[in-house]
Amino acid sequence: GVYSFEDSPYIMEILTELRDKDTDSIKFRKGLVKLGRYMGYEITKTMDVEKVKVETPLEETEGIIVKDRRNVVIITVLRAAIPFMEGLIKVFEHARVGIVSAARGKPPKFEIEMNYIKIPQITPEDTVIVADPMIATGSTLLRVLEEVKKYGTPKRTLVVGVLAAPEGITRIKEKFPEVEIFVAKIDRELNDKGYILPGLGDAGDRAFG
Ligand code: U5P
Repeated sequence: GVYSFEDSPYIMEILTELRDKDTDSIKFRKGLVKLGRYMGYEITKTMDVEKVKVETPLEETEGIIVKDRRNVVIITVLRAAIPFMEGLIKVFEHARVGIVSAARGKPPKFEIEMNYIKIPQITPEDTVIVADPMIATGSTLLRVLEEVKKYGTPKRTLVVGVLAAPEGITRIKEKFPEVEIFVAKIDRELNDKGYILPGLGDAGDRAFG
């Protein structure tokens, strides 16, 4: 499935701030952290829960735990995903974290160079969340997903981003039909330089200068 959060006013307000060319890097980073937190919260609604008994100071009652929240591996794609991951971790505080670098080459091939890869072992109980704010051509994520596969087979693999272009989503779905994609919004198209339109520009540059 492909899910967007266009019906969530607060998420859309944060996105609006991120798009604004006058938003500076301090606000941009804070916006990414917030989006990570609130999108993470939305994602917990798709997770398995378990009924538990809980004792209040007065009596015993029924409660739940979100079981899957405890078995999360976040894969952070440098560098724009750093503040985004920080937000996700506020919801998935048990998460193990993998870090990968992926630099996109020049058009038209956009070949991906991965110079740094550090990924923890993935188990069948895990939900893997690949965090990359911008899903443009999808080349970065295809390379990253190929790599992540080598570390084990999880219960679910989610790609979580801020914006996606339809082209990128189609390419990921073709190669990895089992992967679920969560983005704040699906934008219109890519320009010939591989930027998402209307987009928000280069997320790494906007966050880190
Ligand atoms: N990217 C942006 N803004 C865009 C398009 C791409 O920042 O409008 C960057 C992101 O940092 C992302 C990568 O990691 O390019 C994704 O490109 P792609 O491999 O999906 O084309």
